[in-house]
Amino acid sequence: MMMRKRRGWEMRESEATPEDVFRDRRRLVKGIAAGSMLAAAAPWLGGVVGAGSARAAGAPDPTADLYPAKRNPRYVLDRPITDEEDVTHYNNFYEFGSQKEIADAAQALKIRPWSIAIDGMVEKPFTIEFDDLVRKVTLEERLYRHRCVEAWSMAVPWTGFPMKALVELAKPLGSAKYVRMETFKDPAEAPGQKQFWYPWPYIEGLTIPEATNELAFMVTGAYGKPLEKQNGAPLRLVTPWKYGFKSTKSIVKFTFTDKRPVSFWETLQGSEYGFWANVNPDVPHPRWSQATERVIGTNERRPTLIWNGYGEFVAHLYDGLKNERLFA
Ligand SMILES: Nc1nc2c(c(=O)[nH]1)N[C@H]1C(S)=C(S)[C@@H](COP(=O)(O)O)O[C@H]1N2
Ligand SMILES: [Mo]
Repeated sequence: MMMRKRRGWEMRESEATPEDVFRDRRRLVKGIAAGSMLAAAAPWLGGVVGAGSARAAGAPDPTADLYPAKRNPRYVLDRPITDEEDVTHYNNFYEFGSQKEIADAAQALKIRPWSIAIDGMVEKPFTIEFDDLVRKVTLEERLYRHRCVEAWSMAVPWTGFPMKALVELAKPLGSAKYVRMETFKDPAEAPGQKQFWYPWPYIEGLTIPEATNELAFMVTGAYGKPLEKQNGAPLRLVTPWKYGFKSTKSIVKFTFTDKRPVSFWETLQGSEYGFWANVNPDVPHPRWSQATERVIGTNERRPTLIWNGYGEFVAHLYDGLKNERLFA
């Protein structure tokens, strides 16, 4: 029987690669690369050394003029913003591998053209190009905490627009209760999708009240620029009161439905990852505590906050759901 290999989420935090080891390894790899390039380059080619990011090598982003967007001051942090280098190089994006260092592999993702389908229980299903969608809404910057179910966290300046605006464009029928999100599927670009034991494509879902809550954010950028591929370009969800796995990356379809969507992780490991996935320090993961989190960049241990600190915005959504398994 096929053995499952390297299932990152199934590791205890203590078994996961510690951030300092990760950083040192990355620094080392970079140093080697720069050193060998310098050694190999003829002096008259010196200008090509360190030619810049993968994006600099590609076509200019057609939405670049929309950045940086104005910051919405309503969402405040209780900790410093995480370094951009960490947010763009310590990722979960299983389509490109189950380890954290998928940034280079993710550059294979073609993000133009990018069509997004809106279907299911809506007045009229339609498809919209990402570049058209992004100009129908108003982009803003928000500082949000991000808490992964693996017990690490970051603080990120995302750019995007309220998911409520997308729901309004979709015009769901009154009978729709949920929105199901689907990531692209293309094993030729995303080698992780050749791992047949995962239930591709990546699926997640929200109730309509969750999707239209002011915090639910459709993200198109970060750090004042269009989103990097490894962070889920061109369009991903961010729901900061939920564990990070809810934040579906590189979305190609929104389906409105009256059936609760079954997510990628729920299909794979339903005993450990449920629908609601709300952050709660008092409900441990079956294999580790959720009481504290490791802050990426500093390695500081902080107590985890109920609803990841966003209770004033979202706690009311769950009144009367006492019998539900609200937490992952
Ligand atoms: N399509 C897709 N979306 C995904 C994931 C994934 O593997 N595939 N991982 C999730 C998890 S577990 C987390 S913590 C966040 C990580 O987002 P980041 O890499 O931008 O920090 O993306 C979420 N969205
Ligand atoms: Mo996560």
